[in-house]
Amino acid sequence: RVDPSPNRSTLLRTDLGFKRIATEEAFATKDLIRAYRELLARKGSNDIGFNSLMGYYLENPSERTRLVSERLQDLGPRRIDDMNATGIDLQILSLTSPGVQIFDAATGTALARASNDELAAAIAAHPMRYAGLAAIAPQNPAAAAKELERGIRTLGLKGAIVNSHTQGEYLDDEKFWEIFAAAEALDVPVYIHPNTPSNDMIKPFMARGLDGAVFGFAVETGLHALRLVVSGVFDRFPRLKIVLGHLGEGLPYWLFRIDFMHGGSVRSGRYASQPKLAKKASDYLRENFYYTTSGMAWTPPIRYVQDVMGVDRLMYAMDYPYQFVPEEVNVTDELRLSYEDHKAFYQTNAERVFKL
Ligand code: 1DF
Ligand code: MN
Repeated sequence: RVDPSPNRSTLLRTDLGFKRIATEEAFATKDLIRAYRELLARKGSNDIGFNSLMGYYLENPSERTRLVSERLQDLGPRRIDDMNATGIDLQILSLTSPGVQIFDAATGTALARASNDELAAAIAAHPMRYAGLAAIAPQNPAAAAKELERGIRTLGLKGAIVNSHTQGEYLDDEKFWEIFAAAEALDVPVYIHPNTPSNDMIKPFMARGLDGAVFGFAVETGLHALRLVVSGVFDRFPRLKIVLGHLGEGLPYWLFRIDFMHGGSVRSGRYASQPKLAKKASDYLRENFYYTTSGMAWTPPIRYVQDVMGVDRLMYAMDYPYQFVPEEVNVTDELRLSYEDHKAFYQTNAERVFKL
C-alpha cells in the first residue's frame, strides 16, 4: 500500500501482522474551539458539564490541557507522528465531545456541516491513515439525518457520532428517531460517545470532581444506552448498530440483573414508559451493539467483554489525545488471543462494522 506520511521510519512498535485501527480518536476544528471559547467567555451555556469540561481544557494553564488542546486541533504531521510512535495504522476520527450538541440548533447544524467538510479534507490528505464519523446536531433531527446522509454518501464518512445527551435530552425520545432511520437505511453505526452528565443529574458528581471521564461519563452514557434498549428502538430498527466506548460504559457487567429486573417490571406493567420488547434487554446489547476499549487498557475487563459479548464485537480504541499513553498499547498487543481473534480485535471487526 502507498503511505503518504513521511514518518514511517519512526514506527517503533512490533509489527503484529495486521493493522491497529483506533476507533474513538478525537479532533477539533478551529471554528469549534473558537465557538467554545466564545460561549465560555460570555457564560452563554447553562450546561454545567460543558462549562466544567471545556472550561478545564481551554482555560486551565497546565501541561496536560495545553498538550490535549494542541493535539486535538492537529490533523497533520504531529498526529501522524504520534500514530507512528504508537503503531496506530488508522484512526477513526470524530469531533470531540460534546461536539456541536451544546449550541442552538442553527449553530450546531452549521458547525456540524463545516467540521464534516474539514474532516473529509483531512481524510483526503491522509487516506491510508484516517477515516471519520460524521458530527450531527440532534437539536434539529431532520437536519441531523440529512447531514448523516451527506456525510456518508458525499463525504465518504463511516457512521455518526453523538455525544450522549443533547441539552438534557436522550435519543430514546421518538422525536430523534429519524436519525436512527437514516443510520439503519445507510447501514452505518452510531457511536454514542460520552458526555458529562446532564444538568438534572450532575450535581453530586460535581461535588467531588467526578463529572468527567473519571466516572460521570460512563454513568451518563451507560444510562443513555440502556434507555435506548428499554425504549424499544431496536424492535423498530432491528438492523440499527450502536457503538459504545470504554468497554460498554459498565453495561456488560450488569446483563444478568438488567434482564431479571427489567423483565419483571415489564411483565408486571410497572411503568407506562416501558414497552414489552421482542427480546431480552441483554439480547439487544449483544446483537445491536459493538464495543471499544477506549481508555480501558486493562486485560481483565477486556477479556470479560470478549467473553460475554463475543470476540467479534470488541474493537480497539485509544481515545487520542485524551489518553495518549504509548505504553498502553503494550497491554492490547499482549492480550493472549489467537492470531485470528487478535486481528479481529485490532483490525477486521472495525473494517466490518465501519465498512472501511
Ligand atoms: C476526556 C475523555 C475527554 C474522553 C473527552 O472528550 C473524551 C477526558 C472531551 O479525559 O476529559 O472523549 N473519553 O472518551 O474518555
Ligand atoms: Mn473519547
